[in-house]
Amino acid sequence: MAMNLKNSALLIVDVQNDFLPGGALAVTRGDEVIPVINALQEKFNFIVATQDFHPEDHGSFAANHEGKKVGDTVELNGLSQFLWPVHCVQGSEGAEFHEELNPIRWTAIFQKGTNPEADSYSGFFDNARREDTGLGDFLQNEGIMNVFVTGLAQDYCVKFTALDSVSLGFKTYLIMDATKAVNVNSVDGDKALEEMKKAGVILIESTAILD
Ligand code: VGL
Ligand code: ZN
Repeated sequence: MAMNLKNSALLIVDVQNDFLPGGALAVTRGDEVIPVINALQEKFNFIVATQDFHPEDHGSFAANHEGKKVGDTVELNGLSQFLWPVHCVQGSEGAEFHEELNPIRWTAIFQKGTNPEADSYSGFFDNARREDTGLGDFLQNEGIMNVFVTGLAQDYCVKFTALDSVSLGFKTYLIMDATKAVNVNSVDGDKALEEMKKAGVILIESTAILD
């Protein structure tokens, strides 16, 4: 039985070239989420995307810390920061949404990670919760009560976006087959699912909406 999607938003997290096979921070088989997300888009009147959008001098890039390499950790503005390869640089091809992802009915795009001194995995707040992207107020003002989260990567931006969504009071669903983990450690994706479930995120498959 199809779900009632009144007051519901589909949230598409970071489906950008750099997170897809061939990209700078590729999620293995990340491209498999695209047809699922495109099918889901047909069912929602309200769709929002997030875009990881870093300046070249961003503090999450290993290349910007002398003597450090990808996978090392540094302190960035008082927080522990895992270091990534250069990715999703503003104006680069890698920061663009995948060309097969259909954007025609998107209501808004929220960009994050634009401050060189702060990383932002969540689409709602930076990692220290010092800055707000405006996404939470935007959804609230539109009368959205239910948020359905999809995209990349399940163990980073998707997880933190879903956790923040719950904390802001939205009934939050994770559509499991519309997301994939980067799995820096092989168990990260499964751990992320557990963490989300514990926090109150409802885990579903796309068939719950599409069938
Ligand atoms: C992401 C690592 C760094 C993500 C973004 O979109 O999951 N992961 N920046
Ligand atoms: Zn990033």
